Parts: sequence; C-alpha cells; structure tokens
Amino acid sequence: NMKPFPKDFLWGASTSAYQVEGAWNEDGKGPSVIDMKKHPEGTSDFKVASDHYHRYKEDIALFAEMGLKAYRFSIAWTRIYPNGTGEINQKGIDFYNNLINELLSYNIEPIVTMYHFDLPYALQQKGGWSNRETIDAFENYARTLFKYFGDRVKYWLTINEQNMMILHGSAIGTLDPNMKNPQKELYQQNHHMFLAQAKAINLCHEMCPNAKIGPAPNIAYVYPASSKPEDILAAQNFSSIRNWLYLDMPVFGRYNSVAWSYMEEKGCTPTIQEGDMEILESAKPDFIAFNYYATSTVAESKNNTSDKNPIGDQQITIGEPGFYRGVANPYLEKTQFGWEIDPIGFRITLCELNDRYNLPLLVTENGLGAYDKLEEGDVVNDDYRIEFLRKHIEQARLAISDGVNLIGYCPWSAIDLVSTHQGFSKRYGFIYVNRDEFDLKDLRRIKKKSFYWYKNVIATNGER
Ligand code: BGP
Repeated sequence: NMKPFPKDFLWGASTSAYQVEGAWNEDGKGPSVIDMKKHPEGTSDFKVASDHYHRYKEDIALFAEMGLKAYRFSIAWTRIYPNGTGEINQKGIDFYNNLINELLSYNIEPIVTMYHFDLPYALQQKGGWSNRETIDAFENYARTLFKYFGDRVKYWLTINEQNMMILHGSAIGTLDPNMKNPQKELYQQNHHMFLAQAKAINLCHEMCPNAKIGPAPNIAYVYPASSKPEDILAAQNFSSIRNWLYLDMPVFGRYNSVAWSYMEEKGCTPTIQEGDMEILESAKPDFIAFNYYATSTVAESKNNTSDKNPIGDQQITIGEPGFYRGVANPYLEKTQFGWEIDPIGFRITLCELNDRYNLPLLVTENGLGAYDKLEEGDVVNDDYRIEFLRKHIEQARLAISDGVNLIGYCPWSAIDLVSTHQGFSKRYGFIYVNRDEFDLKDLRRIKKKSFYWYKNVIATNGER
C-alpha cells in the first residue's frame, strides 16, 4: 500500500547563515554570540566558512542543477541589525533580497529560518534571552523581515532548535557560564523565547496572510532501554522535556505537566508575567518543522551523579540524575562521529508528530556527518551518505503511506559547511567545498556522488 510522495513535495536542502556564509564582519555585519565564542581546539572558526556570502550565485546555480524545489537557509540577525536592534543595515537587506530573488529565478522556494543560534552579541551583553528586552528586539527584527521579504517568502521558521539551546546552552554560547543558577536561567530564557516566537507567529499572520510560519525544534523519538516500567517512565519524562515541551507550547499554548513538574523539582520554573500565557495561547503555527538525526534511548536513573554523562559523542543525551540516563542502543549502527543511525525511528517520529499535533510536517534537517575524501579527478564517492539518505527517504515514504502529512524534506546540508561543534572536517553536503580545517585552499565547489543521486531522487519525485 505504498503511496507516492505528494506532487508538490518540497525536495530541498538546508544550511544556516553562520555555518555557510563567512564574511563575518563585512558590509556592516555585527558580531553574534557564535563569532565571539571560543572554538574547540583543532576546529575551524566561522569567519570564512564556505564563503557563500560571496559565492551565493554559483551555489544557487548548483542547487538548481541538482533540481532543488526548496532551499532552507537562515538570515543572520546581525546583518540586518548589527546591534540586534536600532538602525537597519541596508547592505544586509540587499544581500538577502538578492539571495531570495536568485532562488526564485530558478523556482526554488525559499524556506527562511529567522534565528539559527546566532544571537547578536550586543544583545547577549545585555543579558541575552534572560532579558525581556530581547523579546522586543526579536519582534522588531521579525517585523523587518516580514516587511522586506514577506512578499516573496512563503515559509518561515521562527527559532532553530530552541530545545538544543536549552539542553546544551553553554555549548551554543547563549548561556553565560558565570550565572548563579544556570538551570533556572535557562528555563527563564526558554520562556522568553516562547514569547518571542509567539509574537513572531502573530506578526507573520498579520503582515503576510499568504505565508506560513512554524517552530523548528530538534525532535527525536525516545526509546526506553527495556520494558521495565521504570525505564519507560524515564523515556516518557525525557521526551516531555526534550521534545513535547517545544511543540505543546506553540501548538496548545501550555507547559505540559511532566515538563512543569520536572522544572518544579529542579527549582527552575520560569517567572511568568501577567499576560504571558494569553500571548502564548494566541499564536498558532501553520506547520511543524523539525530536525531529525536519530532517536535517543534512556533508562531509569537513581540519583547517581555519573548519570549526567552523555553517551559517546551522541551530543543529544545528557542524563538527569533521578530522572533518566542516556544509554547506547545496541540495535543501531553509528556514524564515524558516534551518532546513532535510525531510519525506522524517523518513521516513528513522523507518525508520532502527525498524530499528536495534526499539522503539516516539514523536515528541515536530516543527514550524515562524515570525513569525505576528495579523490583524483575531483570525485567524492560518498556512498555512505547516499545509503543514509536513501533509507530515511524510504521511511518518510512509509510514513506518508501511514497517512502522515509530510510536505517537504530538506536534508542537512545543501553544501559543505562548518559543523556547529566539530569544524570543517565533519561534512554533510551534496557539494564538496575544497578547504581544510585551517587551510582555505581555493574553496572551489565539487559535486559529490550524492549530488547526482539526489538529483535523480528529485527528478523522479522519490521513486528512485
Ligand atoms: C543541528 C543544527 C545545525 C547543524 C546540525 C549538525 O543541531 O541545527 O546547525 O550543525 O545539527 O550538527 P553538527 O554540526 O554538530 O554535526
């Protein structure tokens, strides 16, 4: 009973501004928290990245050659407002105008993330998301985006992976490590981001009635390590604070009870001002975008502090003593970087999201980070990436056959870029960028084997 992919399915690919653009301080761009962050030793910074800022025409021509129907990218807040708020930087507006027009000239649908980790540093210095003024700054930024680009952009994403910013706050640079009670601070920031998101959703509906807008968390179905009730309870707990918290709020306008009681237990419930809940309840997203890399597996935790340790470098599962602890899933293979690979988990996640929220779903990230090798004759044989994506697309199709309303699939990443945590050697792209971690070489673009493969997938609407 296999159904085909819908006729107007958005076959796409993704990037984010700070990971691909470079030109970190050009044409009036202000610094973001990412620009000011200390980089792990041995990994590249984000100053030049893939130099997409200067080469976007060439890159978009390649995306068009691949047949992309959609391209998901983010706007750097600091190109539009170098200080987060105040004067608009016209050159930033120009850049994204040109980018959007270039995409549209090839009939590629722009899918725009408003904020992908790169908070303006000027706002961070005033307390970042702990300060309610950042909500106003975001609303003002959103108004500017809708005003300048809302006539052409139909798909907007509010905040990329808000849940990862909360669960891994210090890693992403939004959290000041000197805070007195970081956990409490994080959940206060979380509340403020929810408000900022709600305001952006309402503003979008007001200013661009033909556009659609949704959140973009990282969602991973959580498996219990066994059928032991304590493990199942742990999985339910973790899923409530890792996944559902970030969708129950935009969709239903409420904190789910498990997440709230978790925050109570940890002494980190946010302060809610009068009127906040009304704003949160008033904003309804049009679709749910989400990033999927792999599922998580957890077991019960008996207040053992070592339960905090993440498993391997599967960045996702940091345990909470007394609540849950991450474990490796013995049934899953891993990538070269230790991330579990779970295509069936993708189908499970899609079905769960569809039935919980009953909204169209858009996959905004999914992909394989690997050490690619440029071989003689400018060839990159990334069969492992093809294999990974093929299996996930197959499961997406099964989910559609199950009745899931999936409107698009944008793998990470359209082109090689700097990984958030692991530099340039961890590549995800369909297009190889000729540079090393520190040696920028000529930055030339080379189509990988997966480029030709994905082109064929799109041309046959997922039949091949
Ligand atoms: C997501 C982010 C992306 C991207 C991706 C891969 O969390 O939204 O920005 O970086 O993960 O992660 P990494 O680069 O750490 O391999």
